[in-house]
Amino acid sequence: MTSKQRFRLILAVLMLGFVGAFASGRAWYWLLCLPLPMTFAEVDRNRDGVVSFIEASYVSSSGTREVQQDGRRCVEYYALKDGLPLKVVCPP
Ligand SMILES: [Ca+2]
Repeated sequence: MTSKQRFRLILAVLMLGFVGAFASGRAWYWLLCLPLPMTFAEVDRNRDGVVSFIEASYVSSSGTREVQQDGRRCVEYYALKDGLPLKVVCPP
């Protein structure tokens, strides 16, 4: 295999990965939600197995507030758009 063929193969694999990442919704999850303590399944709000841009944007536009849960001080992540809770993270 020549270096030119190797370059084309690598480029094709990268492009396939790029398209696959957007098709599966992984790209929106990685780009917008990775800093948050949310799993892919938690960001996939309609549970169709794909994180859309709208879902990732909804979750990534979030704020935090302190809440009490079982006598512990926890952090609740909530959507800035409507104030609905997204996830509660408590210390172990
Ligand atoms: Ca979805």
